[in-house]
Amino acid sequence: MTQPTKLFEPFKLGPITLPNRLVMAPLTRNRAVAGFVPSPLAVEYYGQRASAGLLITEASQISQQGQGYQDTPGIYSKEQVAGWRKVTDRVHARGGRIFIQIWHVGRVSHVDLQQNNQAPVAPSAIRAKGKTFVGGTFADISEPRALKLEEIPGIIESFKRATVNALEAGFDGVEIHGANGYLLDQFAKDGTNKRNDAYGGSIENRARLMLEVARVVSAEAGAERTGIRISPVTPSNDISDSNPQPLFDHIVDGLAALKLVYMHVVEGATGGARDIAPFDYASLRKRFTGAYIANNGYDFDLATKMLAADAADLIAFGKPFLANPDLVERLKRGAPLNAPDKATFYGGDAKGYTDYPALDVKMDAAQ
Ligand code: 8OZ
Repeated sequence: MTQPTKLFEPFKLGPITLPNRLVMAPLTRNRAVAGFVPSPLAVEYYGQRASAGLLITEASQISQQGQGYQDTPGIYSKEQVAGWRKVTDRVHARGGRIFIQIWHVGRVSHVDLQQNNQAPVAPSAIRAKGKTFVGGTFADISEPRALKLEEIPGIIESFKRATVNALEAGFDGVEIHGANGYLLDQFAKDGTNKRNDAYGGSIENRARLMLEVARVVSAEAGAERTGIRISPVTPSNDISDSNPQPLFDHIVDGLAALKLVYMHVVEGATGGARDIAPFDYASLRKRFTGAYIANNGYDFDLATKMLAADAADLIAFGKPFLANPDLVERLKRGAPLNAPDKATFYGGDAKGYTDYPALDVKMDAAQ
């Protein structure tokens, strides 16, 4: 070990004990096979990373309507559940623990991915400036339509069914994707939500869908197996809010009342600057009784500092886990890390997916 750190201490997350404080962040890889079923390679990929304290899967859509990119896996069909079961079996056989991230993209989609080429759905009919990847190429995100009030129970029901499916697939828990400018974040933030019904206007109304989903999912899985990811100030997918601090203080008060087992907080711009906008993350931590998973641009030193300051319980690593199946062991030893290859992040085959080398543990142990 290079310096004293809490990173390798165990942590009790609800009913499960994590052997260390490293979480593999959800990472979109666009390699699902026919029917948006996780590929056999995903079994190997997640299995290789089972030494993480906790694995969180790539975002997985709860319905066809909830899909926004080519070849992302779903968690709404029998075939998808069977595919995920192979993943959870492998991770458990390797001694690991795994949550699935459940996802509705809302407006961040394309008509080609939607049933009968319909418009994607959103709180309000405001198109996101940006591209999505569909049909092998980047295309402008489509113009969405506003969800009718009477459609909202159906969205909540899809999150509930996805949770039932996740449990059947053998996951240890569920992470609700409330971040990065997707449906729940679109409802919460006033740049995208211009509704004037019970789901728009005030902070309470805009937070309502995220909190209702959290309530229904946690009723199904148990609060001790339900986490949520939020990103208060990220500009991802053209999202914005005029006053995120009171909004997220309110959201976290609601999550605390539901006793969710963790909140997973993207600090700053997802995959970018941590200091893009002022925000008091400690205010969220103070309000919440469950675990705080910190994410965004962490390395060993910053993770060690955050844990020492008790500003977080767990640290999520994205790209370092993508490129280093044995990240835990490498950080323990202060060993060099493989560099992630951007060209193979999204789509493709085993290259850049299951072929990142691990250290030769046996050889080193014999020395
Ligand atoms: C990268 C590419 C596509 C989707 C997110 C699910 O940002 C994603 C995502 C990331 O949360």
